[in-house]
Amino acid sequence: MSRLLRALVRPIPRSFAQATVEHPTDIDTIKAMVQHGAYIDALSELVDEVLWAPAAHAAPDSVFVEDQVVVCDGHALFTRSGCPSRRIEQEGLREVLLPLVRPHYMDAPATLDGGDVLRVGRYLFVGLSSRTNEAGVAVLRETFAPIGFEVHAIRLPSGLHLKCFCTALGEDTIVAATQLLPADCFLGTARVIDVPPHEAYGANVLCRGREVIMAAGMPETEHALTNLGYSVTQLDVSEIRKADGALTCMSVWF
Ligand code: CIR
Repeated sequence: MSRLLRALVRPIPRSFAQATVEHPTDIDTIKAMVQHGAYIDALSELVDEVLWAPAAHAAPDSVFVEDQVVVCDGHALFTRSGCPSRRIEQEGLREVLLPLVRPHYMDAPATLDGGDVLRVGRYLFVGLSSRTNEAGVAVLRETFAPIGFEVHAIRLPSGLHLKCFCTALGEDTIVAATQLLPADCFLGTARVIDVPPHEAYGANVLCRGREVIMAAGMPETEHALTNLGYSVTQLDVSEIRKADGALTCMSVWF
């Protein structure tokens, strides 16, 4: 019997159309809420318990809980987002998690977004990005090295977060758009399933066992995963994507 797996989530806020985006676009908040509902349904099939943080309607990006906290082995590092307007999202999240975790915090000048942190077995790969700085990486290491994690930084050539390009399938496999990442950045620590650059968005998946949830419209990635024996559920997340979010961004598994 595998251990209890929980997912922390948060509703789409009414202000979602004002989410921080690299390229301004029209976001349909109602459609996003419907897509988020389908996401929660699919997620509920994978994890044992879904925990809700209260809606934060004044924080347009608040559905992207992944950026606010990194949880490993019962230790939670509450982050200081590299996007200053997102720091208000800590409120409401902490209250839900504090009874369940050992908390750690991060002070200026450190910044880190959880979307930059990829856990693969006992390794934590962390993107040095526009959101995560060297001081943030240092706090990540100080927090998790004492409980047996090896932290390796990857300097991102482009993009928002490390997990815009890669995610883990279990303890020893990574699905990644390797052409958009530095060569050999995973240091041979895992088997890598390569996806083409035009399907980089498809490299952001949720996985438990052989079950995978991925974004719809990524045929080459879907084919590669199906061929390897994964059972794939595809979700239309068009409005989430417009807000520069992907599948992992909307939950924290612990
Ligand atoms: C932001 O720019 O912060 C949000 N609009 C998107 C955050 C996506 N989060 C993630 O990839 N972990």
